[in-house]
Amino acid sequence: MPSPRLPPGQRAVEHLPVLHFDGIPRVDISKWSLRIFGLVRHELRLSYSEFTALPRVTATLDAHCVTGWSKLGLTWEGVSTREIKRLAHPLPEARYVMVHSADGYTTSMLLADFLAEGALLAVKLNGKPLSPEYGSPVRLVVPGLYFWKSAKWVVGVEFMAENRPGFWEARGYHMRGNVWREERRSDREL
Ligand SMILES: Nc1nc2c(c(=O)[nH]1)N[C@H]1C(S)=C(S)[C@@H](COP(=O)(O)O)O[C@H]1N2
Ligand SMILES: [Mo]
Repeated sequence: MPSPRLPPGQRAVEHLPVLHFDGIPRVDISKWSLRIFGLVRHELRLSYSEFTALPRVTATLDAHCVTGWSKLGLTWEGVSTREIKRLAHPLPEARYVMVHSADGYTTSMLLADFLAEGALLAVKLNGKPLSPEYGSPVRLVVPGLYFWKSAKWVVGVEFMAENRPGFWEARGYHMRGNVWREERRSDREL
């Protein structure tokens, strides 16, 4: 019997692979900020010290890459996406978010998926500070969606009324990307 934790078409791997479309961006912590903008009552720009002073959560989540590997049981520590929502107060018409990264990467998702139980902006992985290849200083981790939605090197979260494709969504990947429904490519979109 396959593990019930493994979504259809996935195989478990021992180590979390390092995957990104371009190089690892050099991020200077003293200049880094997280910009929360778009359809929000309070636009915010948080410095690294402001961000790391926010309340922390931990979540143990499984990573599922659309190419077929899954790494089960990673423990992330960081700031809940619900804390970001609480601070920014999105307007009622905000239904999607676009996440912006320092390497020029973007990815979009339903606000409801961004706010899923356990979703967080992580600064630690398995008890250790996030390393540059895994997205330091801050990366998104969203359960239930293919891992391309878990943007590394996050610098911005934009709240939107209409959805827009991000980097991979514009190249044929699914707008939603739910792993249990195998929403890999947009030709499977309903
Ligand atoms: N900024 C950024 N985030 C990114 C990517 C990227 O190219 N740039 N690649 C995505 C893809 S396709 C995957 S599978 C995961 C890989 O994360 P990992 O290197 O921590 O395993 O990062 C996602 N987040
Ligand atoms: Mo991926």
